[in-house]
Amino acid sequence: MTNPGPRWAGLDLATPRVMGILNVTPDSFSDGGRHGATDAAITAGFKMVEEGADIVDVGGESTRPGADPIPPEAEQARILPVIRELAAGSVLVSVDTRHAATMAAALDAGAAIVNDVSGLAHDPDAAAVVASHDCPVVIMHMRGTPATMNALAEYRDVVAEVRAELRARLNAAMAAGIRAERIMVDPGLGFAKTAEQSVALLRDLRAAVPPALPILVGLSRKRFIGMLSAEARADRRLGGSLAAGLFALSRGASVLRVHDVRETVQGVRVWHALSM
Ligand code: PMM
Repeated sequence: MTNPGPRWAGLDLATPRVMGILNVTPDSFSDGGRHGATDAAITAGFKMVEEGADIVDVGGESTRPGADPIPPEAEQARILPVIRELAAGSVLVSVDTRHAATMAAALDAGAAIVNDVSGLAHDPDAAAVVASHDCPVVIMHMRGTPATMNALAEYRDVVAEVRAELRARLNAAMAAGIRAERIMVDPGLGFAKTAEQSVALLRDLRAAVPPALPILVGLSRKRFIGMLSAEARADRRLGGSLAAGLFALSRGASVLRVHDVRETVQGVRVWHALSM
């Protein structure tokens, strides 16, 4: 079989991994709040694991461009019951949040991984929470907040600037005591990026992030997929998302964050088998 690769969150990254998106929000990017109710969200999370997801990413705050922030208490009320049930069922759970209090509560509830779209920049206490729990963390690049990020998509060299800004976030994380081997990086496609900039980052994925760290990519159903495929409806972008996801793997990604777990897992397995 294959040589074992680097490990992250207990996963052997010699095999590409799939993270299923479980947005427990009434207004998420593209699932229209289907998982709004706790029970439905729990059922959906277990279904993703049956379909082959390695990680279930649970989030309660929409990061849709222009979205209003919600208080951490409301975020926790949405996600903690879901995280508790999934973790009790041995699901590897990540918590998608920018709030330190929510990170701490989610880790106590059984989440294993922190996924912060702000790269631990939004909440001054976030890095300390991750460091004290010594948990795996996804550090994503963005600028501003979901409310302001679209106006901040100005770069002279998007690849070099995203890499440099991610490097600064990594340095801050490590200064706070987070160990390098806990960190996965993410170029943050669609966050303070135009569709064209997201495409440029994906084409040059390894150069878009600091070297020697595993890479997660979230591109499922995003706007640049719509642009490249001329498909206005986010819920009809599976084919384009899968094509772009496999391309991301070929450019060095280790984990894909996706809505459509079953189809993506099948595609990834075939891609991986053919690539060996
Ligand atoms: N995208 C969204 C939310 N969280 N987390 C990471 N690490 N990377 C992403 O690209 C990312 C994320 C927004 O997409 P959604 O609302 O469809 O989940």
